[in-house]
Amino acid sequence: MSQTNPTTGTATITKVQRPPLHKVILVNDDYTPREFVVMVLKAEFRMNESQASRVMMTAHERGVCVVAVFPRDVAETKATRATDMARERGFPLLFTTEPEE
Ligand code: TYC
Repeated sequence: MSQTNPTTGTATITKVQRPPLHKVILVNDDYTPREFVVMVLKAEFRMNESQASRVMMTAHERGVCVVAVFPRDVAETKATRATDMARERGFPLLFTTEPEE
């Protein structure tokens, strides 16, 4: 965006700053049932069955998987809600967040 001050003739350039994005990361563990992980991904991250299964299997095989990226407050809220869902059922499932490079 560019505007010129009519008095001084000075051009001002306004840059729109987007909020930095944060990744939500799914962490593997040995105890949470696969179907439960898929259910949480569908419920909190609006994934369909095949998307959720793919993300779950990637974390299962590699240790972690990026679920999605959001503005920081959204990422933290979703990670907390998803982790709390597992705690309520007694599972150690963990979602973390980290800033996107
Ligand atoms: N590893 C778990 C099992 O074999 C399933 C699982 C997958 C758990 C992904 C957490 O982030 C996870 N039951």
